[in-house]
Amino acid sequence: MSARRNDVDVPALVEKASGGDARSVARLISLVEDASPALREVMRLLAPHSGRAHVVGITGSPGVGKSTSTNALVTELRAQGKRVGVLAVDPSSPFSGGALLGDRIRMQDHALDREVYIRSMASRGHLGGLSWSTPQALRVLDAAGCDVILVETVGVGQSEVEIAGMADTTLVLLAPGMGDGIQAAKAGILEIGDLFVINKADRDGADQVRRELRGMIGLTERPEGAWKPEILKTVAQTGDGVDAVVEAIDKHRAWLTSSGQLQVRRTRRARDEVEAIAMTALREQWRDVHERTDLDVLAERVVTGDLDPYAAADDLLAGLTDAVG
Ligand SMILES: Nc1nc2c(ncn2[C@@H]2O[C@H](COP(=O)(O)OP(=O)(O)OP(=O)(O)O)[C@@H](O)[C@H]2O)c(=O)[nH]1
Ligand SMILES: [Mg+2]
Repeated sequence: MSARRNDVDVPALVEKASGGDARSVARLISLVEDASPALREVMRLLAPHSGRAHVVGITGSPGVGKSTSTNALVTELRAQGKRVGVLAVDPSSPFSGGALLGDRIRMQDHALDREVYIRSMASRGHLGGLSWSTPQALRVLDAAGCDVILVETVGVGQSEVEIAGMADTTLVLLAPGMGDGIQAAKAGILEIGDLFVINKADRDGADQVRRELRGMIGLTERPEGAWKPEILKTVAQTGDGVDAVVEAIDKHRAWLTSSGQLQVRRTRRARDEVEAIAMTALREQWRDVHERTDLDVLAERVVTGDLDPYAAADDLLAGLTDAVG
């Protein structure tokens, strides 16, 4: 690991990545995925380059058409001359590849486009890993000059909702015939959706889904001046309606800026990110303390009455404070 760390010329890599060099962007995201010790320097150098890109989260049940929609959105955004980043995140899988392979293949339309950066990222089994690695990967794409970054998450569960929440604008995809209404309510997705896209509108039942969704959104209480989620229909396969989605994204972005919500959301995200990094560091220090302090010896002393449990805990924590201090 340390040999590899020494291999990386971080300033040169960051310089090239922020100039838009695709290979350097890919290298930096790999450093993020590997939780490389070089990340500290990478993030320090990237900091001044970040904050420009609009991050759009795309979530929805398996098979609803997230990848197809992402592909269609890239096409539309490219037609507008935008530089686009795509980050496919699989919170459930420790493997990059596998489930995401299909996504990569569907992205072939844009594989040779120099203005499109496509990456997938897996949790690699790190506990809470994606909660700090996703924003860091986003920062890399942002620094590379992406105007828009699409974050596609796989499946709808708590961690997917969390990752979708790292976006400025969150798109929730639904499709007819998937019992999505109930599912959406369960996964807490109604709260995070800024835009609801009913995909596969070429199939029967799209209007039924729209009605159900309207009802559910209408029931949600919203403070004065809050954004009212829009409902759109698409056929991602043909690109039908995707231009309207891009328009709605722009509209939402304008609202975020004028209402001050962009700042609010980004500050909240940064807070979560800092907390995730700090907690990861704490967990590591805790492990070190555990290795150094013999908890069994402390426990035995508690059993014999030589030590009370609070004093024993203080002993353990003293090691942690030393490490932090
Ligand atoms: N009829 C119809 N089929 C579509 C449409 N959009 C996508 N599909 C098909 O639906 C299937 C699933 O699409 P994906 O884009 O892979 O869906 P996904 O949400 O990314 O799926 P996972 O990544 O497995 O969660 C594919 O066979 C697509 O071709 C559409 O608008 N209409
Ligand atoms: Mg997919």
